Amino acid sequence: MAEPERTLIIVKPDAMQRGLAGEILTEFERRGLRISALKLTQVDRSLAERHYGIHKGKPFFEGLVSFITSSPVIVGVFEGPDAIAAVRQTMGATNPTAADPGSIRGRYALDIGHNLVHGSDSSETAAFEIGLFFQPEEIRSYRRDIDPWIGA
Ligand code: D4T
Repeated sequence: MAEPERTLIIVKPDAMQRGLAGEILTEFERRGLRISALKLTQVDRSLAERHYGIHKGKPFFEGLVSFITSSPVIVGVFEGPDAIAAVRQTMGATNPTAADPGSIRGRYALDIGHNLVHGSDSSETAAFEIGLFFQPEEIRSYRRDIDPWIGA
């Protein structure tokens, strides 16, 4: 059985402005992942710089920070077997024109700078990013009756 994991997702400003938030959350939920935390928030510059610290100095960094701070976003923690890989597969490749056509980015996006959604890329990153956006008491541990039917 796959390891239970938690991962951070962000419904980015372009998805919020395009009215795709429900669609994106539904994709992860229908995949079988369980919502452990969810909130609407506005990312400020300091949080954006911490979240995207790995990209500091890259040519797209400034654009990335101004983009992620440009509109409220929805941040969430999803939990389930191999949740990190499952979310990234459901999102599709970073560059939407290279993304699987069945993925969120493959269906709804065209531009790498407007790729709708973020998901943590490793267990270390997930732990770091969850800590950036959520206090421990905001994250709920619970079971659903359907969990055994999705291997959770
Ligand atoms: P995020 O972090 O937003 O989920 O994206 P990925 O994990 O899929 O991709 P990433 O960290 O490599 O890139 C972060 C963010 O920067 C944008 N970006 C990236 C960009 O505008 N131009 C680029 O050349 C790259 C590599 C898109 C996602």
